[in-house]
Amino acid sequence: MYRLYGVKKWGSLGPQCILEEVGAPYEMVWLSAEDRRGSYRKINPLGYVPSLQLADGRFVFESSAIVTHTTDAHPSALAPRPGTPDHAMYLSWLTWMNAEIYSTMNAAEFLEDEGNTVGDAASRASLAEAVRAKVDGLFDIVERHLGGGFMLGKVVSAADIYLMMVTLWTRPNRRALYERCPNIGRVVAAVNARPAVVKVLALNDLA
Ligand SMILES: N[C@@H](CCC(=O)N[C@@H](CS)C(=O)NCC(=O)O)C(=O)O
Repeated sequence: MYRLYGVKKWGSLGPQCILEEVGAPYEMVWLSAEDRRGSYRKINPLGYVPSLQLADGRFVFESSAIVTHTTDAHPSALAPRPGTPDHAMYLSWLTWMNAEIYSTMNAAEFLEDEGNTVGDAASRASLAEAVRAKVDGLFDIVERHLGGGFMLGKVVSAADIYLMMVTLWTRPNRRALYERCPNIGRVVAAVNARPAVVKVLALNDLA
């Protein structure tokens, strides 16, 4: 039995979809802001979600590592077999979406955080705008990569589910991104029609 630590609509959403997709037994632990400031720091030093507790009690952190571990441990059509060239492509794109898109969005959110008092408000706002422009450029790269297919080519994979997750946090909203990048919109629509994803979106209060 796994235990997934998360917050609704946050970075636990993708890993939760994958756990549901592969039929792995798991318990969801929804964290409050207080939990994340307190004892949860022993599990994840920055208080970030997600974290996945394994059967032996240890914790996997980083959403892309959780997704990869889950699909490696529970083989399905959602991911290539570990050690193959296709799996190398899978690792590349998952890592890239985490390191580039997710982290850059986090940087923008840090600058936009009302509690941030570093520098002056106008400088933070213009920096945030520049960082958001970088995020748009990263999604443009994904849009061109997809063409008429999916992240790994012709078939849907866990990388497409991860892509759906990171689109949730775009500005001004995800629908504007899907209009600007129709290939991304098409992939997200295909992902969101999968029964396991429908279930997880509902559990995360997303229709
Ligand atoms: N690189 C980490 C990033 C995780 C992350 O940034 N999570 C956000 C939520 S989406 C978080 O927990 N932020 C803490 C906060 O805002 O207090 C991963 O991929 O797991």
